[in-house]
Amino acid sequence: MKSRMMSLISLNFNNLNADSKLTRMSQRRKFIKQSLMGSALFIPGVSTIAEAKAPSLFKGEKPLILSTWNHGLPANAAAVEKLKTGGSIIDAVETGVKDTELDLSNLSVGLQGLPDREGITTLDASIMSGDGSCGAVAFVRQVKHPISLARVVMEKTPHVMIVGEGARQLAISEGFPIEKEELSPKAKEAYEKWKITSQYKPIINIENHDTIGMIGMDAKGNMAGSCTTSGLSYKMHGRVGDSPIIGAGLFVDNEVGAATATGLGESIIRICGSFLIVELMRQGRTPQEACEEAVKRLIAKNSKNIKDIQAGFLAMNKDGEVGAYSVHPGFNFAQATLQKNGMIDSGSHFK
Ligand code: SD4
Repeated sequence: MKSRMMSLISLNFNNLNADSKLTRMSQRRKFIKQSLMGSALFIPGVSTIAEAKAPSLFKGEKPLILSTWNHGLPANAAAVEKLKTGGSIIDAVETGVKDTELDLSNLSVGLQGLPDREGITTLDASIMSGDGSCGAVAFVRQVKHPISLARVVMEKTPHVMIVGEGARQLAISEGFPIEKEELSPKAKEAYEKWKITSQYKPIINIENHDTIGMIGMDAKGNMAGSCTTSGLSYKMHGRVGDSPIIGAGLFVDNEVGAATATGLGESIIRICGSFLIVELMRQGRTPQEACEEAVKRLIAKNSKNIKDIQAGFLAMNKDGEVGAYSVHPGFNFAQATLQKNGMIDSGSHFK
């Protein structure tokens, strides 16, 4: 049985309409992820993790792949398969999240994701290797696999981030197929409903999925990570979240470990969340302690509306220890080795 998760996002942009009269804006964001409904966990009995204890189904095993949310299970399986067939860890984290980018049931990753308030789906993605190489694309349209385009930026350009029309042009020049700009039936239906009020209120239900962040380590301890999303639904045109920002949505350092993030991008960018976690691990914190400290920091820097902000972090260190923590309950992640793949619920600051 496939795991299902309900996420609730509520954002209230007062005095705005679908025509994007962007004059006065006040925002209220509610992004509360709720726990799995009828989850089928690989290992029964593994549930909420107590704070400061490394949540791990299998300790210290390498290779190790971790992914946010329950779409992480098939993504992990694809990544592991890549490793088994001789792929590198960067191949694995790219291949893994490509699976999610194609998942038609996922309304927050890939071209089937919910659009911005103009009705246009724009995508953000980043990829990073443990040696410091990295690439990202943001605000890109009509490209089915932004993660592969991010890898092109990393490997074939002297740059780290290419955005918007420039990213689309890069995709064309690299032979990526350019997709028709058309909302998926589910996204169209949701957008039409949203347009009735053109507000981020009432709460918008998004079934099943969210951004995928994946971090992995091969048998030799080389690490890599990837992160891909269509970002917040009904965002302002041009809005970019944390996912394509190296250090915010993703950071990897072979000497220390790796971290990725999910949730309200603005709150994560404010604390350079993923970089912060890797640096805390460098100073000796466990991945779990580092994730908890990052959540505390995020809460401190976003205290005014923290009740309405969900964010979650996922980390591993070079010894294969794992950490995960979120602001509110409901964050979970998938953990895989060559033989096993299972879901774990993260602990959270608010209970
Ligand atoms: C963003 N962090 O664009 C992404 C959204 C997300 O789970 O993670 N959703 O802000």
